[in-house]
Amino acid sequence: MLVKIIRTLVAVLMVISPALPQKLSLPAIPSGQELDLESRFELVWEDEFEGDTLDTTKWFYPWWETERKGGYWHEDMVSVKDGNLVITTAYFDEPLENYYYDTWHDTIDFNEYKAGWYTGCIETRNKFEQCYGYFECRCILPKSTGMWSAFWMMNDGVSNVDGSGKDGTEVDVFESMYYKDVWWGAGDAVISGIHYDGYGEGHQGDSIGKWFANNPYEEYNTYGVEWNENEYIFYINGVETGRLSTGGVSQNPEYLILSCEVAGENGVANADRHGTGKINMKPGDTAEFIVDYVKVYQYK
Ligand SMILES: [Ca+2]
Ligand SMILES: [Ca+2]
Repeated sequence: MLVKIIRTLVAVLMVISPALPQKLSLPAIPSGQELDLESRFELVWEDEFEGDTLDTTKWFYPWWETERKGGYWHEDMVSVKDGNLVITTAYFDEPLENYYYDTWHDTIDFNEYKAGWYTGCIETRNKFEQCYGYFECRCILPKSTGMWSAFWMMNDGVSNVDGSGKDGTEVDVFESMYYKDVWWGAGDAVISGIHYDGYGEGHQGDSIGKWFANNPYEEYNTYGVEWNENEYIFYINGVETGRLSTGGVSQNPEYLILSCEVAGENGVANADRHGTGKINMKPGDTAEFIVDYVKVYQYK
């Protein structure tokens, strides 16, 4: 009921002024142009996540990155079943095994796996990268506070500080971190944005703010970005949410990432991270980031 009231309020505010909800820190309802996929784009790459294993010709696990924020990334948390990729978040009293330690410990300074929350990530780096086009993910978001799931794109040039995003930009097609706000409706929103010039003092970025999806912790929604030489155009369910071109648009091929993170630091889930709230699951509870497909199109 409260959710409906909030949506109705936001819709009324948007009639008065389309930017008003976000000025009041409320999510907005997607209301821009509809994506004309068929006539303007052709499919060039996809994964429907069929079968029962991850297609490693398309994806890999970043196995050297063991500790991640308030949890750990481990390939056992990534599975393929019922036509979906599933990234599960769960607590383990006994640390999971580092399958790569024996081979690589002389080369890589691994953080040790400990008791804590485990989740995962996959990437297409060096397997599939593309410049410009339309990039879309269809998914259900993990249901817990203190968690952050995302579909995003990266290029090594992101770390190059030159006052521009043209050499490479982190493009966050969507990030989910508002589950704590579900009770009053605003938790059904995701955020989209860009980052460039590294993550230190030179860091720059921009965001289109928060946008509502449809019951995203229970139902599939599509989250996409159209990327051309002038701008990024973000979409939810094929309806435009916003556009960005701050710092100039990346002119380099970018790879795709699907990831889940737990708020906290040094592998300990004890912190609120940019408004995620603290994780509220107990050992034995799990949350699933369920991805039906990722599809990439190029302009015709
Ligand atoms: Ca599928
Ligand atoms: Ca740069």
